Amino acid sequence: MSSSRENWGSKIGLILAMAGNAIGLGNFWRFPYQAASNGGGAFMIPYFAALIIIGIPVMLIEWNLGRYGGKYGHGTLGPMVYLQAREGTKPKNAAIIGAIAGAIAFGVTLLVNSYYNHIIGWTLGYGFLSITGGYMDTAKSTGEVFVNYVQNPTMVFTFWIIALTGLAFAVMRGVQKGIEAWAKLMMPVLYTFGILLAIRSLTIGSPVNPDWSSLKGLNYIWNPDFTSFSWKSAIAAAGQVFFTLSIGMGIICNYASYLKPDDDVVVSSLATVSLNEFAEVILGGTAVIPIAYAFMGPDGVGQGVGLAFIALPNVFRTMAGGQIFGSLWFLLLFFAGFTSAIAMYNYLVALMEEDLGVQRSKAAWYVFFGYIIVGLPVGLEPILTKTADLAYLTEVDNWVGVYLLVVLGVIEVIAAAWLMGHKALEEMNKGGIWQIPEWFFNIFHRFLTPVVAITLLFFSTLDYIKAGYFKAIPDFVAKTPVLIPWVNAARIVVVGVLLFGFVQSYKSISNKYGKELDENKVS
Ligand code: LEU
Repeated sequence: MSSSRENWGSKIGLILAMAGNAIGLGNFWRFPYQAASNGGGAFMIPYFAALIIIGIPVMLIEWNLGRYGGKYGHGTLGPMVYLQAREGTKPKNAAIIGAIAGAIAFGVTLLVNSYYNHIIGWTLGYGFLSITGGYMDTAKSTGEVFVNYVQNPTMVFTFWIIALTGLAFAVMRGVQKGIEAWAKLMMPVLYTFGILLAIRSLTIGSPVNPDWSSLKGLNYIWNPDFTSFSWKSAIAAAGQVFFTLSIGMGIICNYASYLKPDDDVVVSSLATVSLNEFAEVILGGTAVIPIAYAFMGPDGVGQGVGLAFIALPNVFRTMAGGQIFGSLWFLLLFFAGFTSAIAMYNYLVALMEEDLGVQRSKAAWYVFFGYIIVGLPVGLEPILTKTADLAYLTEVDNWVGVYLLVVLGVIEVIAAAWLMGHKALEEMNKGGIWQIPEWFFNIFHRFLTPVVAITLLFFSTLDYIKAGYFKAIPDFVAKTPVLIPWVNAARIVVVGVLLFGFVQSYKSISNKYGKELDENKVS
């Protein structure tokens, strides 16, 4: 067991850091457009179901997995999952299971962050444009402003590098002085901005069309419509639950690895989920959808990915005080994104510290250069192809940011609830202010959660086949040949990173537990 591991400085710091980890662009940007384009109220039913059946149980598993791994000095998923899986299967099998988990977590923290960092850069750039009135001139549509932005190398690269440098400095200072200190500063500001925007949104009335009041917009997402339920919206809802809670990525486990062995995990996991859901459903839902509805009606809210960067700037152009509210909006997105990106960044720094013995202050800069390399294609694609389709980003996101999260969630649940079994429940309850009852563990962790997650995986695989993601030339780029090499490049990068992650994680396990692996029994 390792005693040199850093710990969180205070309970409030830990909770804010975990909330910062979970609350991100997913809450304020992804959630509103997912909800709106999947039928509003119809989306919310599977969303809450997935939150209860998968979100909360997996969050508990991940906190527990992280604290358990941390006791042995691990902050990465390969060895963490190995330690639980070896309780129920031979070390050799456990090492393979651990290495698959480690590969996915490595893929997420490297590749999802490679585009996430770019989007944080855009939020900074757009914050700058809001303050300086850069998109207020109506001569160009906000769609054109966005296309010009992503095709402008000065804007894209300047703000991206600023965001990455900020992250490097934060992570370099360690858990307490870096991650925790930033979370304590940024999270209260984020909530304040979110509340201000939500109030403005609700009180805006119907400025454009008497039929489009912001309250009607609220009704749009809160009016459950059972008739438009579909598997597609259910899969989208479950995908959103994984993304927003930061589960299936390894980063909640990584933060939990800095807990002390007797720190509570049960109440803290539930607190993380509650803070995230407040930010997502109450603030994200209220700040964004009603205001977009009030200015653009039902068609406006269904605009998809463009909601944050195209639809809302249109609103800020017309509303009183638009420049101020625009600045608040993009800064809110920036803070949300920054505190999540730190978590992915720290995962890779922990990996270098623990597996390669590199000092944190150096590792932070190696990871910085790593992100520059893997992030380059994301930034270059629109500039070189003169499109704004973001095919490279989309392909990486489809696999690593959506599909594989569910796979990792399933592996973690099986390792804990089936392989480690009852001992995992005892572990989870150690130091707990509340205890998870046996029936909950048996019904959810051992049964409902894995069964529902595997079912979802099955249906999303069918969905991916239908959507043409498995084709040599996926449907979404078939009409734009210039993008095909970018999608192929994304596929090569994803496969390469996963293979590398697998070998790296396996080595990390065998370096520490080689004897057990050779004898193929736990000593
Ligand atoms: N949970 C984060 C969010 O909602 C995303 C994750 C990739 C860190 O944005």
